[in-house]
Amino acid sequence: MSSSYTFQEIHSQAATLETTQKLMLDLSIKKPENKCVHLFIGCGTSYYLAISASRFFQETTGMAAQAVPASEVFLHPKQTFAQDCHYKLIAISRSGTTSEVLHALKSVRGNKKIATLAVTCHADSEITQLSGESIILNHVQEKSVVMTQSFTNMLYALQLYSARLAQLELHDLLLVPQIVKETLKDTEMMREIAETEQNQRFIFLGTGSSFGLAEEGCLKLKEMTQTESEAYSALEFRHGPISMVDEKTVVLLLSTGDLPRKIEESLLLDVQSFGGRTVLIGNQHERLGADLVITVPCSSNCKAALLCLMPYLQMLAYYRATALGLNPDHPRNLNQVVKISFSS
Ligand code: F1P
Repeated sequence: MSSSYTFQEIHSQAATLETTQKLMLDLSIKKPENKCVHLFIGCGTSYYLAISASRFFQETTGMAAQAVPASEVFLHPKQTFAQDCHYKLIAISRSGTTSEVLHALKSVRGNKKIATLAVTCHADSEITQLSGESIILNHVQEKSVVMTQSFTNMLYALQLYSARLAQLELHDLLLVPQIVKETLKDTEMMREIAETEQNQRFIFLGTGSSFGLAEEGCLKLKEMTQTESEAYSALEFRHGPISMVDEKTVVLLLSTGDLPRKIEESLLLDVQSFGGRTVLIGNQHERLGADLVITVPCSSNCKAALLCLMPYLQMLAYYRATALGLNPDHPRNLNQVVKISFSS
């Protein structure tokens, strides 16, 4: 068992997800008074979480949802908010103290058309004081600079929030902690990909909600290992970026069953024909010609599978960091919280 915080935080996430589930089932959830757009904001990992959560929210509730980086709220308010709409601003931040998120909340304070909800892992942080409502996951306390279980827990909380707001049957979502526990039993296949010397460039592809996960997988690898990596909406990859593929490239396709199998297969075959290695991760049970297939242990129509593939991507970055002799807990050039002063 590794003594790294990152390793321990990845491996204890099934237990914290269980606590998040209890907390979200007990939370009283109010329907918005007015028809409103739900605007999810955050920075870094929390922004990628916002992308995934907003897509899930809109699909689940039928209400309009979008995601933008927190800074867009105050840098481009007219581009962000339409004049004739009401909004619910859902501000996501592990620390609850990231400058842009706080500045965004301050910039909408007093605006009667914009309600606010904070999602954070720190009860006493400023984000909760600046927001009308809060979802607080105080049981998720990470020591590592990089966010791992805070990502899955805050995303899970927002998935449960969406499903409860829509008064949906929660069955699949309730399985998440158990499925994550199963995935964490075997992540060795990621070690081989991480440690193979030839693999120097990593591309993460996703669509819909899983695009946020692709972005987050890519960020984990960048933060922990400074490896050249990129994320794309799966079919966008064919419109130019595919020309980067060579024998040093690994393409990881996150599959949630939304892309027709034939299209997934032809994308994987194209990558292989240019010399790249392909990894298919998701709730699919077909090989589709991929060099490696990782199937999340749940049924193929289980929406929960989306979140449950995250531990594989987190472990890919962890294994690569340790193989390169880097400390995954302390990436270079990075702190747990980014603070910028906006006062002149
Ligand atoms: C957001 C964030 C992290 C990043 C680093 C700096 O933090 O950008 O995603 O890994 O730790 O901060 P937060 O607003 O969620 O606390």
